[in-house]
Amino acid sequence: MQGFERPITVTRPNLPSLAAYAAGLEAIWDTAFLTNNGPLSRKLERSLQRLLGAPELVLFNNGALALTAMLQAMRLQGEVVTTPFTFVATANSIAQCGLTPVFADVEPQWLTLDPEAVEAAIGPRTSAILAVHVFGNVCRHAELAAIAARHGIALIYDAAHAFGVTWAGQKVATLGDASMFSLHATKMFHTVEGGALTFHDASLGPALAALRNHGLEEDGDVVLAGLNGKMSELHALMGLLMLDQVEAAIAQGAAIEAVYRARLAEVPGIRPLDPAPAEVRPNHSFIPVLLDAERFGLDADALKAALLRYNVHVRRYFTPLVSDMTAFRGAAGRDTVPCARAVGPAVLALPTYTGLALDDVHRICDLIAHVQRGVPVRARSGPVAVA
Ligand code: T4K
Repeated sequence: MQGFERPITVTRPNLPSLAAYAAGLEAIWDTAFLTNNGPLSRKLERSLQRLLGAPELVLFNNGALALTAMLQAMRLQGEVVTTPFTFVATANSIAQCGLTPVFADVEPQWLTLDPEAVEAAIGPRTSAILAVHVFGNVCRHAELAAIAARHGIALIYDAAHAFGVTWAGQKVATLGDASMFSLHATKMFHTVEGGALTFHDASLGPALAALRNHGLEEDGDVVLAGLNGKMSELHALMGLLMLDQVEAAIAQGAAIEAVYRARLAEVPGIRPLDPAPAEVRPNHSFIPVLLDAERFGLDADALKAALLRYNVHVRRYFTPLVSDMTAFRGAAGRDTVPCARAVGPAVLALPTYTGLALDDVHRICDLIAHVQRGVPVRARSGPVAVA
């Protein structure tokens, strides 16, 4: 079978028209106001607050620093229970604050934290749960909120993947004490690099504003050692021009997902994660699939390599588990995450982005089926493991 002439990457940023961005740059040139909480970043902050339905919102120059600043502003101590199945930035933010991550297992259906495992991981030193709406799958919020309330600890969401998602009629930014949204170029809404914190407790606002500006308070004092988390005007301009693309991006993501679901149902040993439950409006920004290596005939690495030969670049989000990375190997919970350990290696993220034509999605599925058919039958025998 013919491969693609140009690379089909796992994602590809949406962009505004170059003319619109150039016009915005001209306005920036006129004022020469480039950064330090300028008018465009303030405008974007207000727009995002409305769009995300956030009680409070503070913008940062990336999601990782935003999350770190939130943990700092909340003055957490001791241990934070989190998931091993995530991008490493989640655990990095905990470690950067001098806190200790404790890994709890995920549940197989959504790959989000299993509330029972969270409960078991909580000890006398636990000050927060940091849960991830991984791939935009909303965590079991009611259970996690009840656990956090019972133990008197904070519930923070890494919502890096969940821009535009709603749960039980509520926008996801309203869940828990605080949420972080990554606005990185690879996300469905982006500012090239960027991050947004949403939260309920308005008294955190001044601390967060100080933290993103080196910790400097209005009187020039520094109470919490800060960082440089300011969003530039050039980045804010990108965000302002991307706001009206969100709904179209979600709609195209849904159309792409529908093709993958229909077509992969014909291929043995590979299936997308279950569709979101009825109470969730997903953003369709990832296509995670579970691979049953025995039935498909290849494991995730081998399928990734096979597709690469056709210029299709899939990713093993998120392998290895964070708890197996050298920096986190000493953390508690590494040996009590059996579901993450069993399912994680079977997950592949397939290409999806607004500019991906449905015909190309069909062709990717054709290629997956072609690769599967090409595996010698002998290699396919054995028990069904995951899919
Ligand atoms: N928490 C979670 C759960 C996260 O997933 C992330 C970030 C964070 C926290 C931290 O948020 P940020 O601090 O990043 O705001 C990417 C992103 O860099 C990262 O933002 C994202 N998660 C993670 C899941 O994915 P890589 O190493 O996979 O990116 P990269 O460069 O390989 O890009 C993926 C594909 O996208 C490439 O094959 C090509 C395409 N691409 C990428 C870029 C950057 C483009 O076409 N154009 C581009 O400009 O980490």
